[in-house]
Amino acid sequence: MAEWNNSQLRKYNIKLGKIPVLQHDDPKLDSYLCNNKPVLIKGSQLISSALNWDIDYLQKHMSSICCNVMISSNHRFKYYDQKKITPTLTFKPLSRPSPMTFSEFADKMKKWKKGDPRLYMQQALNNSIGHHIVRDFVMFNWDWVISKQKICKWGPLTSNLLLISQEGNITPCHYDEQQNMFAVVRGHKRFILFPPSQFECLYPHPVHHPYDRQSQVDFDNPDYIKFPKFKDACGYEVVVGPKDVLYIPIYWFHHVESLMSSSYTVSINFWFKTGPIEKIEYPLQDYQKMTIMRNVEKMLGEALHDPNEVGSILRTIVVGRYTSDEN
Ligand code: QVN
Ligand code: ZN
Repeated sequence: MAEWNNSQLRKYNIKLGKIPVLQHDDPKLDSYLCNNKPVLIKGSQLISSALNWDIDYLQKHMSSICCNVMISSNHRFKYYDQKKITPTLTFKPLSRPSPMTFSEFADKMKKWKKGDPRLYMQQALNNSIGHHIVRDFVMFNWDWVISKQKICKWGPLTSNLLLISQEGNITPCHYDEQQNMFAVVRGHKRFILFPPSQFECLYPHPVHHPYDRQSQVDFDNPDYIKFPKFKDACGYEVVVGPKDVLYIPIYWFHHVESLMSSSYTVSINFWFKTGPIEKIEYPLQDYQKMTIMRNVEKMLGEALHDPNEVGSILRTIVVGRYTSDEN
């Protein structure tokens, strides 16, 4: 089965619109990219030299490479920052890193049966990955993606992650601090995106928490008592298939699911830093306000020498002073 249908999409109680789809040479594309608006791009040939990257091919050419494999007891792979785990925190991640060679990973994928812990491989593409893979990598359509980087005045490319995910795996809703060109090689991934202006509806964990940048809301089972504004969340969805590239703007929340069009998906992301600010114009854009909010949280944690005091000092500043709708 190389196609997907609507019945494979998980059902959520969220209002959803559609992400626009444009050809790579559509004159309107640059205005989407430069204005931080998500768009699905067809025909760019960005990763056409990697379209033969299935598990057998990769096993042949990177068998001894040590890979980052996450193992999860359920279908959700919620990323966490190891450096933010402190002894005082009671933190029990549901997925754990389990480094192994690509060969070991490929064997586990082939032997996997329903009920086994699920697997998700995330490996940076660099020059240690074997010359066949490097040869395909240098043949990516760098001209196209670099021209977009220039036009949008993005900063340097920081990494390409090779992602191999089992069907039904989910990356829960989170945002990143980089611009992302996300390319699918095999299978289909469904994305739900939310603009940074929906911060209040999505309740990301505090900056000092290991789950920084991740929504606290479990989309499968939302706690509307704790997170009432999640009812107002309104996302945009798209299914990304082989050869497609999805532009995920910086600070846009995204939820990702691997569909059942094949037993696993292969994708490659392109993360870019934002460029230097040339001239600040007011009112600030939503993503610039996100940076300010993050910095205020970080600054208070540092000044107080205790991230646990950040919430109470923010409440003292706000409650009864900035909480009335009349002033
Ligand atoms: C998750 C670093 C995505 C794609 C997403 C997960 C990638 C793995 C992105 C998916 C990952 C968290 C931190 C890496 O979110 O930004 O490319 O399932 O495709
Ligand atoms: Zn992401």
